[in-house]
Amino acid sequence: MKHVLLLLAALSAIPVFADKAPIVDKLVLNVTDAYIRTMPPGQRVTAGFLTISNDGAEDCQILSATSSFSERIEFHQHLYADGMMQMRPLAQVLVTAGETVKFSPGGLHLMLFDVAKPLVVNAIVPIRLLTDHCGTLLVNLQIRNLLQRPMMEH
Ligand SMILES: [Cu+2]
Repeated sequence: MKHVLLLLAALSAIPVFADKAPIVDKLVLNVTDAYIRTMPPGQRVTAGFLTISNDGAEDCQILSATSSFSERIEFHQHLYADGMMQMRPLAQVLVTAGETVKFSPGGLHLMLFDVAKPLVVNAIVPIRLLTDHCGTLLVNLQIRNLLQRPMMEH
């Protein structure tokens, strides 16, 4: 009888271990150089940038981004099409296993809409990145001065 109880205890421990797995997965994605720009006067839209690397063995999809600083955050990609630079929204961003994806001016970027709070240089804007099976990342973006780079780069 004692053996049976031990076996049951061992079996019941398995789901608990499985529940903890996603927490471990969070460490798979690493974010560096995360920042957003201050906005020109009268505007409530700005862009965010970061570098994200996948140190795991499986691909990760970033499904969405949320923040208390912005009503809506989209993933945008700059494309050169029909002789013009255009922006295209992406439904999600793939970070392939072992690869690094850069959100940078003139390329992939986070687009923050309806930014309500004043953006103070050097302050921190926390953003949550939700992924398919690589956990939720809390990323702290540092606010940098818009004027440090030409506005054309967006
Ligand atoms: Cu954009």
